[in-house]
Amino acid sequence: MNKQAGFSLVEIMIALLIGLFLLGGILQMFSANQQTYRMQSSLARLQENGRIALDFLARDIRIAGYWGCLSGLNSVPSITDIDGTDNNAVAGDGIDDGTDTIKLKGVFDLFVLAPPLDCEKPASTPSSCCKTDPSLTVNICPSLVNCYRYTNSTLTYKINASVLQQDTGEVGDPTQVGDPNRMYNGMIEGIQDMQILYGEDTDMNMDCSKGTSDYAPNYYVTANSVVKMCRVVSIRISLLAVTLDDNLTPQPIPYTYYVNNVLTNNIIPADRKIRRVFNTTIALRNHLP
Ligand SMILES: [Ca+2]
Ligand SMILES: [Ca+2]
Ligand SMILES: [Ca+2]
Repeated sequence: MNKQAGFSLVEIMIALLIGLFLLGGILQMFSANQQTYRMQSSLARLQENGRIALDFLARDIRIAGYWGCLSGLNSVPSITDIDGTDNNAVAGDGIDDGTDTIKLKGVFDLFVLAPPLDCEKPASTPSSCCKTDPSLTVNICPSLVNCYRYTNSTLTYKINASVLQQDTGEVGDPTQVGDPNRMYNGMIEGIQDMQILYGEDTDMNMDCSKGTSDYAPNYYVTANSVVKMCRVVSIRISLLAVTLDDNLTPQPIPYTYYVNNVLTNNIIPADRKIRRVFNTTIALRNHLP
């Protein structure tokens, strides 16, 4: 019978060394896989955020200027149903500097309580339920007769700390009236910048009647260069979405976006996040025939 001689020290050392190499290889593969996974899932989130943000904006911009049964009342056409600011430059106002904002008016949430028969009467005899106040904030009807109830008639979209926010400014909510620290609806994270251009049809008359209008914008300009907001027939939105996670790549990734409203190439960020630009053009249905 053979005696078991065991391993020599040198043999054990070699075996350990080979084992160590194998283990190192496996660990490296694992860490590379994990980094790839982080990057892919961050990118997926970024795509998702950019698309959902555009979707929210597009839906509300399309409906701006819609007043339901109130459209027949004389008080309505005087309301500026769309407005905005360009390249915010006020420190500490809850809006990221350099970003644009857009303010929309219309009926965004409509609760039908009963058929709006009275609303179809001339403006001289409005229903007690049909509020003629141009601010048209919240209208609680005293009774369920021929009433619509309107809420959220003003929405402002803005960027605060890279979060797309929707400010409804609702009357009746003490957290949202005259309080600079009031709460806003945080909608989507990871939106670093929003740039908005307004397509104005200058063939329309200055009182926004049709004139020789072809309902095609003659130019796209920033909010403060629009001559008459009611002549705006379409809106271009550009969002710069950014991943929530940092250190996704070995080097900072340059990107192309607007700086002071000028499309600028090769902007090098201070972080190692990934950025993507989302663009869309939205027709303002209620400014079109
Ligand atoms: Ca701008
Ligand atoms: Ca600011
Ligand atoms: Ca035109």
